[in-house]
Amino acid sequence: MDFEALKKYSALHPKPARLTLQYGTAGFRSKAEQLDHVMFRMGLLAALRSRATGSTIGVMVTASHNPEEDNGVKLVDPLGEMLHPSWEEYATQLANAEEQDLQKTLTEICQKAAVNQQKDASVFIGRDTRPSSKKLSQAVIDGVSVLGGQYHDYGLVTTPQLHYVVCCQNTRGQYGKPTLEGYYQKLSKAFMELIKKSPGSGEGQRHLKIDCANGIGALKLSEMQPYLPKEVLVHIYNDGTKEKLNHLCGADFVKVHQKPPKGLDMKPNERCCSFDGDADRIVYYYTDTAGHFHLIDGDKIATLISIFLKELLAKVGQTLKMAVIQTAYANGSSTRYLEETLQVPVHCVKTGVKHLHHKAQEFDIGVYFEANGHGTVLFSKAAENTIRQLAKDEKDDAKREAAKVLENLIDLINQTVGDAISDMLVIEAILSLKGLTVHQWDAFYTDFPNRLLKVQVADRQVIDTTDAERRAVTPPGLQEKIDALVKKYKFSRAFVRPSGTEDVVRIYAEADTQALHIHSEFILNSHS
Ligand code: 16G
Ligand code: ZN
Repeated sequence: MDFEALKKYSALHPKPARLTLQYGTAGFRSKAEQLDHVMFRMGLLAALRSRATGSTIGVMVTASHNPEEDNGVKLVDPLGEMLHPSWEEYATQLANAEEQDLQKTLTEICQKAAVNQQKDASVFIGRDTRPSSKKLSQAVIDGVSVLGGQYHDYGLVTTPQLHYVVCCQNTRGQYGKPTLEGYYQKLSKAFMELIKKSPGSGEGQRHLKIDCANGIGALKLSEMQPYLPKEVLVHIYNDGTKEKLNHLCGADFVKVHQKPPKGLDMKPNERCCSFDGDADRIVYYYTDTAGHFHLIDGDKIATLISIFLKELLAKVGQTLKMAVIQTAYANGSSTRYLEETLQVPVHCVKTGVKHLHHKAQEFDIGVYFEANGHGTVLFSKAAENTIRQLAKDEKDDAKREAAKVLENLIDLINQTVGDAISDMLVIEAILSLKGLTVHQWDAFYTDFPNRLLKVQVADRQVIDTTDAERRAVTPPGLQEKIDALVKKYKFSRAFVRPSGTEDVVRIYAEADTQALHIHSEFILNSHS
């Protein structure tokens, strides 16, 4: 390590005094002006992580659905997964080290993580459309370079695109080409193969209105459009040319407020969807003829995909083990439907993509979605091989055809992380193949009315939870009070958890009717 150069460059990215930040659920998030030193240091860390793993590491500069003034950064591990938890701790240490301790902290990390400093380092960098992102990604580049690492700057990309290219690079092309063109080609080819088989194929065009949250999704969807078949017409709204990123639009806004985004004119029964600011989440919705708004969230997306997969698995006659992974926020009605009607096992894990992803890896086919619209499907290597083999060699026509559909689905899904573009194409393909309208999809089950609130408290860490965040163990007495309230209502559920991304406590409650809705504020107020 060239400590003189490190000192010189670090001085160009000084850490504001007394500022401490934590590598949280989605990496570092803060006001953009507080993040320059964090970016530089994450460049350093990515180079070390690359040396430790002997692989390319990704660094994505984005704050997803948060306001335009915010920014953030997260590291992507070799197979496109989230950074390993032990390194999250190093990230926090490095970001918070005072200037004079930087060298010492780096040396310590190298020792603890057994980093061979002679090895090459390679880092892929991407960023969203925030005005601050370009400069911040330059700080990442400075960090990688000062440690002698190689980098490739992909510039403007969606978060899932960066995960994808990292995975392609480290699997030596097995997952695809590590370029955006490779991504568009792989997805569009699989999509076209799939919809060729739909009953209505050739009978006119499918229309979909997409609110791109004034973010990167708009740019990348337009780039992809020439690759998509003429039968599918995506209409891009909130493309970022007029309004601010995530302002009154995007998947998070629509999910939280349960109302349409600004800037998208909806006609009754038209299929619409929203991406979030970095295009890793998607929710669908429509208004009915009476003007009522209907949200189709991550739970219903997981359900649609699960139904489709289950039917295909029955057709190919394979007993592959499939499960759905949810979090505490999943609507109780979706869990009941999946378990009781569809007979698919459901597992609940802690909030945050890494927890869902990890659990989903335990199954032949793991479908995971957060209610907020972040999700994907994972196929084990063995399951994928079986399916590809059947698609090629199976003698029985019906079985072989079903295996081919599964094979195309595998290629269309971004298995590295939830991906709004990929999920949208999966959903459109399934709706088209099954001949379902948005209304029919929505009617699979009816969501229990629910409410999600956030409350600021003096110290959110006094709340500790267990059972995938569904029960509070501290402060004493809190859970008993929640239980006492919940007991009074049918199919009711409520929980509180400290947020992993904001200084707030989140409160969720649901019950079978709106009238019986629990006043969740009361639960917390009685404890504050
Ligand atoms: C982050 C997570 C998201 C989770 C949300 C919860 C990733 C990539 N993103 O955005 O999955 O739903 O945090 O935030 O893991 P909260 O802890 O503030 O409720
Ligand atoms: Zn996002």
